[in-house]
This record gives sequence, C-alpha cells and structure tokens, in this order.
Amino acid sequence: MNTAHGTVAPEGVSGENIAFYREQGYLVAPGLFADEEIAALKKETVEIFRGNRGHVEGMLDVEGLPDEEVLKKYVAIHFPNKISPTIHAYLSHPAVVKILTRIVSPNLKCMQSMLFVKGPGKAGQSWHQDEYYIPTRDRSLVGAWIAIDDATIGNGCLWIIPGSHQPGYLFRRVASSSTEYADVDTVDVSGYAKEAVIPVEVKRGSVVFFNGYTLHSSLRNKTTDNFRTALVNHYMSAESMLPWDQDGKLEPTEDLRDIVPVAGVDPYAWKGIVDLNRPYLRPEILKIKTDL
Ligand SMILES: O=C(O)CCC(=O)C(=O)O
Repeated sequence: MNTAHGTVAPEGVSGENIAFYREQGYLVAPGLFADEEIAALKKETVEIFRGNRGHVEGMLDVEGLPDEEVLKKYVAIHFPNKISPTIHAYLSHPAVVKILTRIVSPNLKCMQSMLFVKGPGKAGQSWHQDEYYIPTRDRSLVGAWIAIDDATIGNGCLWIIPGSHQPGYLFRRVASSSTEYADVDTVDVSGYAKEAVIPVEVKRGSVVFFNGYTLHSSLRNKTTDNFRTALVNHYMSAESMLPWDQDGKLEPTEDLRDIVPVAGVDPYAWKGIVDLNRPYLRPEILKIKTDL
C-alpha cells in the first residue's frame, strides 16, 4: 500500500484515501484547520484550564500565574465540549465532518471530546484501542486527533500500528510498569516487528483519523519547554447504538443518547438527547478498567 495514499490532499478525500483507511486503519489530513482556528483553540485551552468556562472538580487556584504555568498543572480534560461553546462548535468542523462522512458513514454522531495539554515531562498513553473504552462494536468508531501544536517524537506524538484494526477484536491488556505511560496497563505489542510501529508526526492544524480498533499510544513529552496540545473528538456511525456506561459512572444502557449529531440523519432521533456526561480532569495515573 502506497503510504502517500494515507495523506488527504487539499482537494479532499480520494478513493485511494478511503482504501488506505480501510486497510491501514488511519489517515492524516495536513492543514485541515486554518491558523486562526488553531489560535482560537489554543486560547480556548487556556480559558478552560483557568476555570473561565466553569469550575471542574480538581481545578486549582491559578490566579496570577502565566498561561504556561497554568497548563503545566494539567494533563487533559474529558468532555470540554460540555463547558466550552468553542470546542462544541468544532465537533462539527466542516472539513473534519466531510472526511468522516467519506470514511465512516454519511450519518454521524460524536460522543466524546478530550483536550490534551501534555506539557514538558508529562507521561503518554499506553497501547490501546479506543473501542475498549467506548463500546460501539460496529467498527465505525473513529478518533479525529487535531494537532493544536506541532506533534513530534520529542514532545510525545501519536504512535500507531497500521493495520492492527483488521482482526476487529479487543486485544488483551496486561500490566505495564513503563515510565513512558500514565497507564498501569497496556496491550502487549512486542509481537509486532519494530518497523510495524510508526510515529505520526504532524504540524499543528493537521488531523489524524484513526479507527477505534487501531492500536495507538504516545510517549512521554521529553522536552523541557514544549507543549503537545491536541483535541481528540470521537465519532461513530449514527446507525449504531452506543452501549456506553462510562465504566460504571452512568446507568447501564443499550444506547447512550448523550451524543451530538454532526451529519446526515439520526435514525434514533425519536429517543431524544440527554446531558449526562460531565467534564472531568484526567488524572496523572490512569487506572481505568484495570482487571489484571
Ligand atoms: O494524544 C495522546 O497522547 C493519546 C490520545 C489517545 O490515545 C486517544 O485519543 O485515544
């Protein structure tokens, strides 16, 4: 497979791009966000972590601190779209939605956003499949990873294993003591050849799309002065239901309707929409669903 087919040209998604996404489980769209949009997201990130979009449990008193010192205190916030109209608006960013409708479904819904700041020295995420955490089970789950800063190997860009989505099952998770990661568990990827594991270095404004079954991770930010800010929004086909109880935080459900329809028709619109997820700060050490 020609890796150039993994890059979306300014004219839009090609048939080769769609074939690449199906086969390799990811796609990169450079420069999808304009400089002004990225600047707006960067500014909004500061406002959110200063508490200016509403207090989120665990937020600290940062009065008087410079922006960078504020951001260094945090790793990420989940569901920033619940408090930030700017982030909420970007869930439906036309260029992102246009690509998603080609690679996923003309009918789309978004169920989560995450805003990573990942300042100097902060740990990365161990190997995982998003489908493990967000059960859609129809293989339509996709992350749209928006680079708000340049993402490099040094500051902890994404790493992925192309094609790892193909078996379409959830890999076993095992204990991890790696100091690279915030997580205490990981998928063991030692069976993959070294060349099968690739860094996805992108410039700010680029978007990396990856399938919910694609194995991905990120390493610790090794720089002393560099943030690796990224907004990740997750989408799925609107035709499928979402049996997501947020790891027991919500009542068991066959179809969580805390979603944002972003394209086409929502066949379940008659169920209405609920507002159940609350934004929360990501802890420095992650013990979600550890059953080892
Ligand atoms: O950005 C990162 O460091 C990790 C992102 C990630 O794992 C995800 O979006 O699922």
